[in-house]
Amino acid sequence: MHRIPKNHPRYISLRIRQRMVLGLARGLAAPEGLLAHGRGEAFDYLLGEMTQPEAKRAIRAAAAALLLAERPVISVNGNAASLVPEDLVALARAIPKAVIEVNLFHRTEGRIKKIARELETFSRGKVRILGPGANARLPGLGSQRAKTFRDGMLFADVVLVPLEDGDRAEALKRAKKKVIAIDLNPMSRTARSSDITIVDNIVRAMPLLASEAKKLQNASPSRLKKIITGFDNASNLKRALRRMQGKLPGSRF
Ligand code: PTJ
Repeated sequence: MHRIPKNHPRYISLRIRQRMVLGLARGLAAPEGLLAHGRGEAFDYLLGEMTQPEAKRAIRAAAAALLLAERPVISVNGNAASLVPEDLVALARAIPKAVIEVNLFHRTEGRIKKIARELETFSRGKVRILGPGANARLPGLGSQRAKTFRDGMLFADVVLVPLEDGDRAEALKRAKKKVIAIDLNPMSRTARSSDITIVDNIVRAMPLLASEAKKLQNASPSRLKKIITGFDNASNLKRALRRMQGKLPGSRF
């Protein structure tokens, strides 16, 4: 892999890109994943490539919702597996009832197996990982994303969908689940239809979410509920969007 000089002004962003390229080479990511990542980069640029207060608030609410859930599921696609496999497992370990489900838009059984194997290298049997062998369908979805598990997303009450396409987020909402999204685009259907949207790069958000979950692990249910009820997704999204607009030349914000 091409060496990027440490003093390059875009060092971090270029290193993250390399993780995606490597993910593609290793058969974890879909080629389309690179394009999706590029779209994310543009929004991240407007965020100042930093976790902003709106994201921190959403991360706290997300950790509380996952800890309160009866059947929480962490959905993993090719981009998430390429960028943050270890943090996904760390998050699942911090949420005692959590299950990881590999769920792909550009689904191939080969990629499902590779992603599950990649996650297993970090989990070493400590986390339940649903990979191949889907045995259910999520209603109202035409895409391959509908393929799921009865003890995974089908009967989940809270689902974390990092880096999502809007169709599934909407289908999950119709199925009355609480949806938590990580999406750099505050205007996406995913961002707008989710209950808790973390507008941040998954690379920064996922480790923060795992450590917040660890911190709140022993919090009482009433404290967790209070954190969730104190969070307003629509106004948080508005603030995130205004922050991005403020970066544009000639902005009134
Ligand atoms: O692995 P698969 O087959 O499930 O496919 C995964 C992709 C990502 C290709 C698929 O879900 C897809 O096409 O997604 P979309 O519809 O392009 O949406 C991706 C969203 O994630 C966009 O709103 C991007 O702005 C956002 N995004 C991209 N990179 C990041 C991101 N959000 C957070 N962190 C990122 N690093």
